[in-house]
Amino acid sequence: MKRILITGATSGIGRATALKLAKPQTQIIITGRRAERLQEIAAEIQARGAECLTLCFDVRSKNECRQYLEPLGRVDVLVNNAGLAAGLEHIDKGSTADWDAMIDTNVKGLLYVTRIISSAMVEAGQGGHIINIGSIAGTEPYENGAVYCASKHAVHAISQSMRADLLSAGIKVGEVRPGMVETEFSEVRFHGDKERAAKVYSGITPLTGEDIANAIDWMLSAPAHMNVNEVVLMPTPQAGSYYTYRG
Ligand code: NDP
Ligand code: 8X3
Repeated sequence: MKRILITGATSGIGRATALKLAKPQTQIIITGRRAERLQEIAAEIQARGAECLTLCFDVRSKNECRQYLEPLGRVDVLVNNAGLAAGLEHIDKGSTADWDAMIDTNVKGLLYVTRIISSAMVEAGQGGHIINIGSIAGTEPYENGAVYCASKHAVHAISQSMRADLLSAGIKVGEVRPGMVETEFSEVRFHGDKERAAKVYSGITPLTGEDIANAIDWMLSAPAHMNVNEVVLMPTPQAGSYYTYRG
């Protein structure tokens, strides 16, 4: 039984990845803060022939991470996906509550989860695979995005360092760094303003959660002797944070 843990699977990229990887002989462990969503997605996962375990907790809480993740022991695969952008403001106007949410989730939450899961992988001595969801914002800072970009720069740095740290344990580490993906991401960034969120994707065909899930599936299917260190994916009309052709 292959065991795959995906954080932030109640929506978007995490949900699509959970469904893509849900196959017989697999246990999909999904996390998020919305209990009802977790139950709905669990039913879809089970309908695909996989087992499902739901863990409803907040990755910002070190204690909750310990409470829910330590009993799992070793998993084969961890997809560190839970994350968010909150706000889009110049540095002099940004909300410190938004900054805390991004740093606590995207950086500290990812670290808390990784500390527990990587340690169980190393201890079991059977290797493993960890995929972190970064962003093009992890190498390309943009106006109004200082703290989100900083958090994804951190994910980029952590991914590279942990790849080196875990080499001797035979644990693969990869990073997926997408550009625009239409999920609940922009709605969350704009604190529920759906109209403003929709404008982000106007005039282009953005990536979908399924596009990212397909890339993750491919990374996981690489032969034992090969690791996909990094995948950068953008919609065809996007060439970077500042370059989007909207026709
Ligand atoms: P969504 O908002 O659709 O999904 C985010 C997921 O993260 C949800 O399942 C949410 O679950 C979970 N999450 C957020 N905060 C917490 C928390 N404190 N504890 C536990 N789970 C949490 O966005 P995406 O699918 O787009 O985002 C997934 C990842 O992809 C993020 O790391 C994001 O930065 C990254 N990304 C997104 C891009 C995009 O354009 N959409 C581009 C590049 C990277 P719940 O609310 O139930 O807790
Ligand atoms: C999400 C993509 O360009 O909004 O990481 O930062 S972007």
